[in-house]
Amino acid sequence: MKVAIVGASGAVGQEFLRVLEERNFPLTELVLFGSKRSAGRTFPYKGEILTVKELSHNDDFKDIDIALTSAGASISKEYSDTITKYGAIMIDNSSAFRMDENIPLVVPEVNAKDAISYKSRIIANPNCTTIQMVVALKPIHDLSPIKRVHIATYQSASGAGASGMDELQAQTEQIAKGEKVDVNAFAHQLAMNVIPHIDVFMDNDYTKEEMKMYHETQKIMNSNIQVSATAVRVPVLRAHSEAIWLETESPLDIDTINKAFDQFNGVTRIDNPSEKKYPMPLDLAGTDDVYVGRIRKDISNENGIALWTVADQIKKGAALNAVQIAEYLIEQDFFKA
Ligand code: 2RA
Repeated sequence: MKVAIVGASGAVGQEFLRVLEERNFPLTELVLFGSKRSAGRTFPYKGEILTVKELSHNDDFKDIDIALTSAGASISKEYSDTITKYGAIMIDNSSAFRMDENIPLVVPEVNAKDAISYKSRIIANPNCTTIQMVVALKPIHDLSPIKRVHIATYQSASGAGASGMDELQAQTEQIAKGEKVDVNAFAHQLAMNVIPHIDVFMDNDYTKEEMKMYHETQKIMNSNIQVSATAVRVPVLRAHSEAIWLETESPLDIDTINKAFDQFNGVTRIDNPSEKKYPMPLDLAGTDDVYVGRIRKDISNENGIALWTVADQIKKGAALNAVQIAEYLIEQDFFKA
């Protein structure tokens, strides 16, 4: 199994390397690709030193079985044919193909079985906030279909990649030293602040980030589920948090929901508020699961449930989800087809 990483020097590209090694992914060779600027950089993998090759339109992907791509939507669109023309499966973390009706948008725990088919050599990885949300919604949706979701996200600086995390750390130090605060990666100072603005505003006054949760969730859940989101950047380095209010077709009791969470692969419940135990990003950066807590009946709606989730944006929100899709393809003997 020959695997390629496209965008190897980026935050998600680096996480691909860590996750592949951590999970002992069954690859025989790993090839790294990047921009002209990152070509020549070297990264360790399982005791070897791998060198980034410049991505170009040539036969480099001839023997590749799986390409994990996270280099931005324009690169994914430009290189998808070059990557897949010899048969490689492209698991793409960009937004390029997510809403293409011919391309599956996959969170393995939620819809791999129904969504993945032999028709497409491209599989799209959802936006990090969508992945985290649908993993938490799925166990409840299986008990009683979810009609409506309201969600407020608390998105860490890692969503803007390494530069976002570096800027938050720099701003925190600048404030501590009483120095002028540099503002580049975000619209405003992030340290000691929250910014209700991620990506561009659309005509309906929602941001593109918020509308991703609306559209992607309907495609993944294969339902007309209504989602209204407010996406907020918060001064946290890694791991996104989400406050979710949902309405199901019929009322559900909390014990039944907790049992469903506890039996669902990919969800871990941390929910003992009297002991001050609930998911927090500081505790959960670098972990695999979607963590749920503050689970309670919504006092404003007899069919409503309120809950809180935390997941690592770069891991489960991007790199791990893509690698889990690759693992699913191998389990399903996809490459023997
Ligand atoms: C963010 N979801 O958090 C976007 C991209 N990862 O900035």
